[in-house]
Amino acid sequence: MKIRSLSYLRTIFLFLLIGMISCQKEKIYIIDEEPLTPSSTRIYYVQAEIVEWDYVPLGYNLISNMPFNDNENDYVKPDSNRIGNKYLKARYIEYTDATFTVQKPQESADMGIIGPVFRAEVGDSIIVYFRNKTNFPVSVHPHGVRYDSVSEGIRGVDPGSSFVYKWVADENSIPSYNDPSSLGWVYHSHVHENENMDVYAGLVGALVIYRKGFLVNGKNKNVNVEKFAIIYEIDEGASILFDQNLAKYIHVPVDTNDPDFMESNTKPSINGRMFGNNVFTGINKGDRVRWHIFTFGDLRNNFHTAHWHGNTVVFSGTRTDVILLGPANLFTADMIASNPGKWFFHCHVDTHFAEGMSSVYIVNN
Ligand SMILES: [Cu+2]
Repeated sequence: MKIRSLSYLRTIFLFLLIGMISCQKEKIYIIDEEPLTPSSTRIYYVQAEIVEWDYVPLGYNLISNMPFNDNENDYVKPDSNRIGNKYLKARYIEYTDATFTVQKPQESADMGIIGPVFRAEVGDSIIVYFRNKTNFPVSVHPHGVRYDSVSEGIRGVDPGSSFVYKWVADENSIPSYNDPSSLGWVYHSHVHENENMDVYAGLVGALVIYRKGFLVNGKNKNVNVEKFAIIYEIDEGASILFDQNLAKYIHVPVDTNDPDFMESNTKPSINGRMFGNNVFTGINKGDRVRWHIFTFGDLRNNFHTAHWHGNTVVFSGTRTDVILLGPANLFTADMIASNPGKWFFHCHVDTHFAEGMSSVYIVNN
């Protein structure tokens, strides 16, 4: 009897111990040290618009410093049966107010195709006044913030119509213990997303959630520069604007199933630019640079290894100079730009690099 009570006690003690350990473990994932009361409302005015986009505005290969060669021209040279370098694309454009008359300039030219950055501290509300000026239904679906089904952004806003999205950066948005003081997320149109038609058309953007007290004058108080890079192979053949592109740029009958024609409409790009035509600027020697990098798209062509020359980064507590990306991942990595120079930033997948998935970042001395 005595022995049995002892073994009962031991069992109860064991359960208690396991319970205590699992409670402690749970604590690791519940981060509650930051105030959760909404403190600010961050308001953005965004319109989806159709624009003519140039994948190579510089007109030459900045990586080789040469004119485009024959292989490169397969992707960027217009011809009677090739669309070439310019396509109609849909973009998120920021305006100063709900009249949508005065555009806000992009925060830097190197943002390329990326829509305006929505920034908020934990506890803030985000309101996006959105108008659709394209000719197909689109939406704004955010990652990383709290919303109800009305503001989830999976229902299309009809052409010519408006919608107000209301999101909150709540306790589930807080950068975790292993995260830096601000964390990047993506947003995108989610109406035709099963076939990637929206994101290939160009309706992609980034949002950043900052720990309380870290968003000062529109940027992270602990970093000098924030940079954003979307590294994705855009299949223009799968864009919702493809038929409109054919009508605008192709004036002879083409076989749209011809493998060479289909290949010419794939664009391995960084921020919507190819062959080094996106140049990241505004970085000085010694700057703390926070890179937010992401991709979108399909299984076959959109796993990338983003690689910086010249400087390394710290990502997820590890030092590296290559980060593997999958569709809709957004990874935040920190660089101390100690090595000045003009450096490549490119995808290390060989075919992607050869076909244009490269850019340049400059660290001023
Ligand atoms: Cu790649």
